[in-house]
This record gives sequence, structure tokens and C-alpha cells, in this order.
Amino acid sequence: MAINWFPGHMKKTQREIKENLKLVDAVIEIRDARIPRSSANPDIDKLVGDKPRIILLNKSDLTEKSVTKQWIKHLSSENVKVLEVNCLTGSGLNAIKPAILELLKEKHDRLKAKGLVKIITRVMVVGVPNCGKSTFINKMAKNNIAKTGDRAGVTKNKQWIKTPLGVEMLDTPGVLWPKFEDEETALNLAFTGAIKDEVMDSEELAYKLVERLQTYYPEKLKERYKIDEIFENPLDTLDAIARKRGCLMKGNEIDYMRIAVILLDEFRGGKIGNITLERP
Ligand SMILES: Nc1nc2c(ncn2[C@@H]2O[C@H](COP(=O)(O)OP(=O)(O)O)[C@@H](O)[C@H]2O)c(=O)[nH]1
Ligand SMILES: [Mg+2]
Repeated sequence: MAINWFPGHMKKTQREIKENLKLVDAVIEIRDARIPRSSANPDIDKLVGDKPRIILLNKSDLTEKSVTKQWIKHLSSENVKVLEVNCLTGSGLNAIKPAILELLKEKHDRLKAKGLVKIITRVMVVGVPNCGKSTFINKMAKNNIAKTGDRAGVTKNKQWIKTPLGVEMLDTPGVLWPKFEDEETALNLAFTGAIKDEVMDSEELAYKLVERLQTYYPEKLKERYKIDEIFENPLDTLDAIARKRGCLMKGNEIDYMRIAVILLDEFRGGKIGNITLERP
């Protein structure tokens, strides 16, 4: 699976992120909770440095809860707080403010000691494509559409959004690139829709998804598609699923394209169940 990002774009966004980093107190990094490792940018630690960071494991409505808890523990550190959220409903988002305050406590204490009363906290949002950056920013900006506009001495040509949390957020999120170095990462990104289907072979992708699901979630697969058994060869399982769904062409041939679209769609929509594709 040969997928790549044009290095010119990568360099430009990297530069932009570095510049924006100077303007903020903390970084909110969004990841897809179904693939907390694959949806991370390999250079994020280097980029963010020791700036306080909040990792939002977004789309947690689609995951296996206990595994998400494991990830939270695994990814947390002194400078990094990890929260599970659902940006569609807003669930979990109110934990952001306390997390930011905790991360910035020392800094705030220092400022207060200097006599500052009103402290504005600025954050920037980063994440790989499709992790939910726009949904997050829209949700946070809701009921508070008023943008703060340019502010002398702070930044030029940058829009900040005032959120109900009392935190100002840079309104354009930084797009990071994931790494596709190994096939598993590329597949995880493709399964979850982070890589456009147009550049993928959907039939192969669906086959690989069945292979994965029948290894880790055989019962969910059986239940969703009302199949009696899982076959050793994932292709046989895929065929059984296709037959159950009536994805057949003339002469009873399997319509692989049609079942592929159905499978990927249902997986992405959480219809096969709460599934996490990788473990810490
Ligand atoms: N199930 C679920 N879907 C979400 C959540 N957040 C975002 N999405 C969906 O994920 C897709 C990508 O979101 P978007 O905000 O455009 O991602 P961006 O590319 O990072 O800006 C959209 O279809 C969103 O509706 C969530 O918490 N749960
Ligand atoms: Mg977006």
C-alpha cells in the first residue's frame, strides 16, 4: 500500500505548527480512540517539546471502553493529560478546562504572584486528518461564535475562538501527517477512514478488515452478520457475510465491491460494535 504525503506540504505545516506553538500555552492533540497509536504523528513529541499537552482520544463512543482506559494510562505523563471524548455529543469535553489548569498551575501561580488577575489561556489544536479537529473546534465554539479577532501584540492574521471554557483556541487546526511506514498503521488509518477510499482498494481493505475482526472480535462479526461460523480463511468469512447480505451477481458470484462498501461503512459507523483496533 503506497501512500505518501507530498513532503513540501509536510514541511509547510510543520513550520506553521512550530510558529503557532510560540503563541500558545498548551496543545490539544486529537487522536482517534480506535487507533491511538496509528493516529499519532511520529514527530509530535519533537514538535511539541515540553509544552503542556492534552491528548483527546476522540470518537470514544466507538471503542471498547476498557481498552480506552488502558490507553489513557499508557499515554499519560507529567506533561500530558489524556481524556476520552466524543466531539459529536460533547461528552468528556468539560474535563479539558481542569486538565489545562492543572497542567499550567505552576505558570499561573507565577503570574498571579506577579499580580496578574485575569489570565488568558491559549491553545492550539492538532491532529491527523479525520480525527475530528473541525468537529471539536465547532463544538467548543458553539454558543460563542464571537471570534476574538486579531489582537495587537499577540498575533497577526490569526483568529482565536473564545470557548465557553474560558480558553482561547486558534481557529484553524494544525494538520499533522500520520506515518505509513508499516502496513498495519496504513490499514488502521484506512479502516477508520483517515485515508481516502479513492486511493485504496476497497475490496482488499474489506478483506483485511474481516481478517482483523475475525481474529479479535469474532463474536461481534458473527452477531452483526448472522453468520454461523468464522472460517479459517477470512475470504470464506467474507463470502458468507456477502451471501447473508445478498451481495451476489449473476451466476451467484460474490459482489465483492458491494459487500466491501457495506462492511467499511458499517464498521466506521460503529454498527459492528465497540471496537478498538490497537492496544497499548
Ligand atoms: N462517532 C464519532 N464520530 C466523530 C466524532 N468526532 C468527529 N466525528 C466524525 O469524524 C469525521 C471527521 O471529522 P472532522 O471534524 O471533519 O475531522 P478533521 O479532518 O480532523 O477536521 C466526521 O464524519 C465527524 O462527524 C466522535 O466523537 N464520534
Ligand atoms: Mg477539518
